[in-house]
Amino acid sequence: MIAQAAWVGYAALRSGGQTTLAEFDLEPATYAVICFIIDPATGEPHLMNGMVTIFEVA
Ligand SMILES: [Cu+2]
Repeated sequence: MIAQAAWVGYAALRSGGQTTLAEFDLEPATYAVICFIIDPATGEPHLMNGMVTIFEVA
């Protein structure tokens, strides 16, 4: 199995308490949604605290 990754898109940052909706036209595949926002308390991106999810598009 060969692992490949390709950038698909992003959702712009908003102020705390606001919501951003993003729409993508995805081909069938496995995708990951990853948050790279840095937590100022730890200096680590949110993904290090589990803000990441994997999903399939059939
Ligand atoms: Cu986050």
